[in-house]
Amino acid sequence: MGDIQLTKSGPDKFDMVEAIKNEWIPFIKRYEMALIELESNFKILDLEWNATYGYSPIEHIKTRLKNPTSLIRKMEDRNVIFNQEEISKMITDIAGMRIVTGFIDDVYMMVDHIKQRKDLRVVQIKDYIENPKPSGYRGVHVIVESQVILSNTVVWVPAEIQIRTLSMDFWASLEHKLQYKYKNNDGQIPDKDKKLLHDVAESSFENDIKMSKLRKKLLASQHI
Ligand code: 0O2
Repeated sequence: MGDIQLTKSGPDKFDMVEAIKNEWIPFIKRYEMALIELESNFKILDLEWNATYGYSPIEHIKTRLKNPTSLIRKMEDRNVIFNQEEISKMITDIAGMRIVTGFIDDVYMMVDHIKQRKDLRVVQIKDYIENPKPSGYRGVHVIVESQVILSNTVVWVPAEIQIRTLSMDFWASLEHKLQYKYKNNDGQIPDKDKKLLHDVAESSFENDIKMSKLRKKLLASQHI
């Protein structure tokens, strides 16, 4: 299948989903390999930090491969043509890993760790804690290229690492579920409910701040 411009509906879309599922297996597999590598590397870190310091910033890790329908939707939104090279340049979250931490400081500690890893190249950092999305969403997204060692070559595969606290994750996970339910009903969440969701995001963040302050206070008192 060559480079084709996407149409909003019709058989093209179906053909593209089928092509991704069948002809594009080697292309998609690279992203799956990157996710295996990433998940395993960060689980090793979690073990190491717990064993060495009795503390790890990582609460849990989740990975997901973008499904063909969601990939095509993003291509449409961004006017990306149906071409593997274009897609790998323009859509950086086909492979996605989420690291959930306890405290806000832990998020930035993970970012610093990612920056100095030899098997990751940082492409972009989006700080939605400093600059939350209008919905209230918070987290830091690090767009990377992740090294994957194959039998005869080494490849660098784009991936998005989302890092957020338990509190940010609580909000984002439930908000995502509510948005999804509404999409099923072919509707938009009413403004007053969006405002409520935004308020919940803000109060979740206030709890993050309170817990961070408490941690700092308790750590400081230990050193006196
Ligand atoms: P899924 O199912 O999580 O993969 P841009 O804003 O255009 O610069 P882009 O590509 O939209 O960048 O990506 P961005 O902002 O780095 O991250 C988008 C992802 O962040 C989403 O992925 C969500 O995972 C998360 N996200 C962003 N905003 C919200 C929000 O308001 N609510 C929730 N629950 N999650 C959010 P996908 O692809 O939408 O979905």
